[in-house]
Amino acid sequence: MKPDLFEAPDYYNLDDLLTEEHKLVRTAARDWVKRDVSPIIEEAAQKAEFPKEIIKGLAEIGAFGPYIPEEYGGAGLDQISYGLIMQEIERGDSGVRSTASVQSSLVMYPIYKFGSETQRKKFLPKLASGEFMGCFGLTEPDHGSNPGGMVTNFKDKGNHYLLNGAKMWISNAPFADVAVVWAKDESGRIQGLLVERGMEGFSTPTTHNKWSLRASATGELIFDNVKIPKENLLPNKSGLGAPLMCLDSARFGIAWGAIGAAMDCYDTALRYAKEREQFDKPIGAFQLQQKKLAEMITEITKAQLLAWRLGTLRNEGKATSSQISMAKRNNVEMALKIARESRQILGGMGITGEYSIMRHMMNLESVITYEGTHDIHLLITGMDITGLNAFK
Ligand code: TGC
Ligand code: FAD
Repeated sequence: MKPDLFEAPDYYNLDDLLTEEHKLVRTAARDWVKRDVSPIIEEAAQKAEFPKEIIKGLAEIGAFGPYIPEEYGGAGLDQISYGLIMQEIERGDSGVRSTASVQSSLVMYPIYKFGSETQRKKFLPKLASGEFMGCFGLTEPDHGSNPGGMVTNFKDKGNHYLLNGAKMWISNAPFADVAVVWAKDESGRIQGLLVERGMEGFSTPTTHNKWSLRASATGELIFDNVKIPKENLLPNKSGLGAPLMCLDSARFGIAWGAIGAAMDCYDTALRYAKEREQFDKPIGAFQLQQKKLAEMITEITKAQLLAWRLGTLRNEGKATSSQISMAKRNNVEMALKIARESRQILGGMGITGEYSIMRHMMNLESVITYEGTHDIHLLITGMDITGLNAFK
């Protein structure tokens, strides 16, 4: 793969809106991605292997629980810092950002928000340091966009719960030490359970043959009469609203992360267009290529503004789920379109692993589907503005 020469575009001087802390956090993440991710990520993706050696670095840049308080091992940062870290990591690879998103928003967040003090102390510091890795089981084979229909369930057996069912498409599952699993109790109410590796009847088979997020490990969670100690139930919230709150946090991170993938594609295409000559001129001198590049920087700038404003709203505790849906949907589609246009600017070279663009493009096909599909987020906006539910 080519050396990582990435330079981040900032067409509207958005750095002026960031604090010194934001910039420091971003620089640390950016430098780490250049040093430790870019040199190894293409090979990991080609081999379809999660590069476990980066776990320590992810923890060191604060990517595991950026906004979880320091007393639990988190970085104690604000939401914009969280977004910037996700942006920089996804600039390297969406699969690596997935690992960080899941660990932070889908595992540490529910334990912090809905867990007991004992659960927080037992799991959060180890998750923050990367000693423990986690995963989040909501999706089932027959219930993806409609998680409320889940059939995974547990029964109260007196001194423990008995868990049965299956989850699929679970990021980090193959190596996770702990799974935050959403299942129905005997009254049909959705609850969160902490399922630990080694519990009898619990297995995590790997999902193979993905053409997308190849550097992220995906798997199933199978529960065959798993005995769950009662202290592993998340006590402080039940109902579908609990996992949806986690998704709000992860979708916010994706809205930022997708900008990173888009910036990387744009930066690569811009450099290539200035260097590659055809008909005795750099291809960047042709109007058709300039149109592509000009539209890309316009869309990136709009996405950056959306993410920044959403970050300020989240810092104030005012961002609605629908606002988060709009940003996730817009920014991921923006990144996918930019990946496709950038790929064309590189001609045949664009399909090779010499450049990151094709990998970003394939990754973004998952990003536009997980954490709520493109259609689902549109319906969330539709319901918000009309008051009418078009899901059911
Ligand atoms: P609905 O009836 O609308 O809501 C059920 C209950 O939840 C409440 N609620 C929320 N609470 C907190 N935060 C939110 N964002 C909430 N949204 C809704 C709601 O008030 C209600 O509460 P109550 O007390 O009345 O019961 O639910 P619905 O069944 O109609 O579904 C709505 C819908 C379709 C929007 C939702 O289910 C949805 O978002 N579906 C998409 C599923 C999804 O995003 N799955 C993601 C799986 S995880 C993943 O993909 C990880 S990828 C990780 C990576 O690698 O990065
Ligand atoms: P379906 O829900 O079957 O949807 C199929 C199509 O129908 C989509 O186009 C959808 O938009 C459309 N559709 C569905 N309902 C409606 C409707 N009401 N109106 C109009 N159109 C509709 N899940 C987890 O729980 N944890 C994870 O860690 C996780 N990681 C993932 C990693 C990867 C690589 C992938 C691909 C998925 C992951 N997921 C995870 C699952 C992901 O969240 C689901 O794939 C996603 O929510 C969509 O569910 P589905 O694939 O079952 O599609």
